[in-house]
Amino acid sequence: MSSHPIALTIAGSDCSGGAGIQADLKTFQHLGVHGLSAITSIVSETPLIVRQIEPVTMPLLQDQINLLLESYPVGAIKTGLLPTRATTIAVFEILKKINLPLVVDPVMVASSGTQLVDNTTVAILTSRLLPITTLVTPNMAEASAILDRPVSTESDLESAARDISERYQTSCLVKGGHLPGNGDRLDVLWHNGQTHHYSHPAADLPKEGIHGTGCTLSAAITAELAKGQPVEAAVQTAIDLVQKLITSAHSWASGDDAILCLGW
Ligand code: PXL
Repeated sequence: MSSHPIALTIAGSDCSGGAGIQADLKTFQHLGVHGLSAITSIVSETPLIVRQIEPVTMPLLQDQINLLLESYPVGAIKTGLLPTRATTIAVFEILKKINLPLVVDPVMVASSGTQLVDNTTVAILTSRLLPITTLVTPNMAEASAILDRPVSTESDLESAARDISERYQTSCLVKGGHLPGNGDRLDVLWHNGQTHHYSHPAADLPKEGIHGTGCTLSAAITAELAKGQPVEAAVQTAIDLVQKLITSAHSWASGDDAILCLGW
């Protein structure tokens, strides 16, 4: 019997299966890591619409995390949707006592454009969770909310990654996937005082984009950290995986729209 690396995701359930806990578990499995999940909230949604978000009770959320951490040799943890201040504080109160690689995907807006968390929750996430984080993975809009200044051009990526990294004493990957134009896309990692640039082709997708890329990327990084990979290599593996899954995306007609999801 072999011992297997383990990763824990603390995130929301996406009933449509493309993002959230569902994306994280698929990603862990694909990368050969046993996945544990503590559900923060249940989201009734598709890639096109978010209809309801219901947080679980704080005792139930904390009990899931505590039970899993007591029972398994967890190698790395990620957080996804932390929908309220109370959820964010409840998760922080446990994770501050744990010394494991922690990846924070600062989920703020769904691919449908719906705001998933309010501003006070973002403030708690930055002031409490980021200082105990190994790596935070904002897109440009999230980096802008964290820094409270525009992050809108390719030349803003590196300064944003550096400033978040220095302000919160964490590594930071700012994802440039939402930049306009047809050229290559850039993601910039600031790690241990050094910058790393990851360039990849722009995805040829409709403007609605694709659901679950951010969750999948941060889950893949977490899986690689659980295996003991260094941050720079974990980020490269994760970017390559997401690129491959975007290239093979699935699409279905849904009314007058198209629903897109990563090509597992
Ligand atoms: O993609 C961000 C995200 C994260 N987590 C959950 C979600 C979404 C977006 O829809 O539903 C649960």
